Amino acid sequence: MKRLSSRHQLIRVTGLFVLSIVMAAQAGAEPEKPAVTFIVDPAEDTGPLPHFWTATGFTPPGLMNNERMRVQLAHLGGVALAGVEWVRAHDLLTLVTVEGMDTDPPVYDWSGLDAALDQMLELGMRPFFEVMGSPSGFAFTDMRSDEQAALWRRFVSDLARHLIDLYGQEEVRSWYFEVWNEPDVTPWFNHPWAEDDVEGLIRYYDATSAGLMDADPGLRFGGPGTARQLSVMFTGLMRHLDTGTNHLTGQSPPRCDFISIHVKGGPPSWKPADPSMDAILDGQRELYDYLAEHHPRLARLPLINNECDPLVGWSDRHDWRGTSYYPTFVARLVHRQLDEMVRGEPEFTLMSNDHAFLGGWGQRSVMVPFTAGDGDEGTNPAGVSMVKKPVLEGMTLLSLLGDRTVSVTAPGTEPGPDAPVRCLASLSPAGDLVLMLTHHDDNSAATGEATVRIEIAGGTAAWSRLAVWRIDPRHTAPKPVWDTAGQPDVPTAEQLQAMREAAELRAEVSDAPDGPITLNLPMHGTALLVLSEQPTDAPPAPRGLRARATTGVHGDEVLVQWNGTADPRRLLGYRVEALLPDGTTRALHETPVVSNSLVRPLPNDAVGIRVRAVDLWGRSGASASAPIARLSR
Ligand code: 8U8
Repeated sequence: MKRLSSRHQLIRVTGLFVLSIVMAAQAGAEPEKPAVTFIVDPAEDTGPLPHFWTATGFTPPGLMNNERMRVQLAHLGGVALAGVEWVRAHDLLTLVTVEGMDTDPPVYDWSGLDAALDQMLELGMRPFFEVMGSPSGFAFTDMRSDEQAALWRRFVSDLARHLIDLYGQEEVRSWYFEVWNEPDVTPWFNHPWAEDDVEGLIRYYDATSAGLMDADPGLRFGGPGTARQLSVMFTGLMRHLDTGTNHLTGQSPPRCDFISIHVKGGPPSWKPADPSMDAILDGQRELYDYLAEHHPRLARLPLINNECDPLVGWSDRHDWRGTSYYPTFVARLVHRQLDEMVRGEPEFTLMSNDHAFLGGWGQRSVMVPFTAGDGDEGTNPAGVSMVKKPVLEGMTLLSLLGDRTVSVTAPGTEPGPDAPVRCLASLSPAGDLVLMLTHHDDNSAATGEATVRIEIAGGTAAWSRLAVWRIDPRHTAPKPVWDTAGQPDVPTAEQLQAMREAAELRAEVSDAPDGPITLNLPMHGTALLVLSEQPTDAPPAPRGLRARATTGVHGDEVLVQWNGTADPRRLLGYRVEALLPDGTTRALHETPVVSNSLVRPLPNDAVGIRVRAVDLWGRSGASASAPIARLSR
């Protein structure tokens, strides 16, 4: 991994990249800033931009009954344009209870699982369904025994039939079903697990596959979601899937619709390692090359890295997880995955950040909980107030990218994939130009600021507005507010409100400039620029508005969710107000929100909630209103 001091960083920038050096206006007042020029040509289409990063995960699934998790998931589901669609939660099947698993017929209670799935779907998200966890802890002790494999097959087919009855065939066929999470490091059931028990894994895979296909051959199934690079579990299962025969069905080669892998940017640790983006990309490439060499048929299947986190160890604390470093890492990784994997040889279709755990600033979560009470994972009578972290807003920025990329050049130089500053240019379905700039170095201590100049070939006459959203040390930065307040365990109501306002993306809006666009981009920073055209009408009313009271640190709060109907690239954001008994309204927040969710203190006298969008031309759209229910715990 390359690790450069900020001084070396500057030398690398100037050496490789720079067209001109912008001198500080007052000599000696500021250090020299590197300047980077990008030329974007919207007329030169460079291919599709599938949104392949729209996934997250967490464990354990019982957390879905927890109030703070419900708030966090509502915000993930609330990322604009279904920016987080897939939720991969381990051990889902522990939510099922069963009597008589080995009698005929077993009696199931699916209600716990149904409630979890209902919640995901209601939020507009879908399960990336690991067929993992033992219902009622039934002792599957050896999948190599034909009787046990048959019992598991029957259970899985009953499960799949139940899901199809409940959610419909079309919906369930759109899901991903996967074997046990990380079978190379996690024992499955009470099976006498050993690191090299490839045969056990193969039997388990075959029984799961058979059960799913009994219910519906159209279901999508794959694996193995292994943790260790080229572990024998991975290579052994690949051999089976390429040339083996399903032990239960006789199907040869066995059914497999995708290959899932886990490649992260470094091991668990407190220190000294920063994440290594190269480690993720090199590790993925190594696994792909292995498949291409040994199992070319499997190399043509969709390849999914469904845990591509910067570092292993969700609960370890790293400062950068609460800052702009994390979203910038994710944004740059998306850019590199696009260049190096999505457009490369493998059919790389999905990557997931496993970042929907519940945790503090330094842990792998997308919100921070503040609680006045016991702080445990159960119900919390004292209440909890959640604040968005920059990485959540980073998912929103990514969701605003278009669906086609267009040409970007940096004249005089070919910026490498890990150049400090890069630009990804795209066109939205409505024809708006969406540019994503990242200023990144894996070294979390790197600092610096670049002057970025963007020239649009053909000019900007097609658009009327320029909006810029930024996540960097000074923008979309709630943690400094908490730091300045003395890092209180229990922030005051004012401190909470200030953190929440600071956490929001905030559009900087201007007329589309005639000439080049220039902006400063600090390390570590992501900026999204949208050149857009004014729609004929003001934004339509949002749909599906729901408002639910929750218990916050300082009394009731309200969690508001809606489905956006306007193109969020053309919005300042949404305004959310409480409806009061006398017919007046009270704003719940200051900064319009780009996402489709908000949590804020609930005024005592509120009788309902009203939400409307405001566009970049200052027009308020039609509003939607809803009464306030209570979020069940
Ligand atoms: C490499 C590795 C070794 C090991 O013994 O256990 C692991 C467990 C290893 C890698 C990942 C792992 O668990 C996954 O990673 C976790 C994490 O905290 O990074 C979680 O994100 C995942 O849910 C878990 O599947």
